[in-house]
Amino acid sequence: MSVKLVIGDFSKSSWSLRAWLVLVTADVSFETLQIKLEQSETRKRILEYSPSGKVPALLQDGIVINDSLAISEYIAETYPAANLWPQDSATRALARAAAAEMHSGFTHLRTQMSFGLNTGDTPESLTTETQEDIQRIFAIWNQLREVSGSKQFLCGDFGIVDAMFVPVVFRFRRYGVAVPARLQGYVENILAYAPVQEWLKLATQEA
Ligand SMILES: N[C@@H](CCC(=O)N[C@@H](CS)C(=O)NCC(=O)O)C(=O)O
Repeated sequence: MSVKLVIGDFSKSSWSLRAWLVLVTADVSFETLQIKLEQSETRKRILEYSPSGKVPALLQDGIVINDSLAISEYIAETYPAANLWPQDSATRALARAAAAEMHSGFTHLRTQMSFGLNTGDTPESLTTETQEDIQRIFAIWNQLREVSGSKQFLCGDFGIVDAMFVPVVFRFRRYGVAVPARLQGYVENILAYAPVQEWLKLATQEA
């Protein structure tokens, strides 16, 4: 069974990062196919693999799964031993809601605090809407850690919900967002997680 993950630049593609983290966490054996974003040929090249014109896309046995969340769900189903969602159904429902909220929302944060790992631009000052997004993210993290009782990641071991928020942790670090004391351990655990370190290394090499 050959598995390929089509991704964008390590330094630019936060959605690729999420899917890549899920595959690496589940110990999937896969090849990475990288397409540089923001080039004249980018759209044409992505469309050779992904009909949505977006990365990431997972190619396996003749099927294409585009979208980071759909890829994550597929990997969770295919590799149940990886425990990518919490075991407890109520905690799992909350983790899914948080992942979905990240996947479909926080547009102010995503627009004002761009992901670019190798660029130095910083916003003048955060808008009220971006600050509200940040507070909402802190509330989600606190709630999940309280409900799950986890001192490690949001719901115990690193899972899909954590992968969804890794780019946010990078943004907080890059833009100097003060993280409440009770969540600092979470941010440190994310930044110390070996696959996260590996992605950061690849992004630095890309520069
Ligand atoms: N909802 C999609 C969003 C994917 C997305 O927006 N990907 C960006 C890169 S991070 C992309 O492919 N952009 C195409 C381009 O820049 O031409 C997902 O979760 O995978």
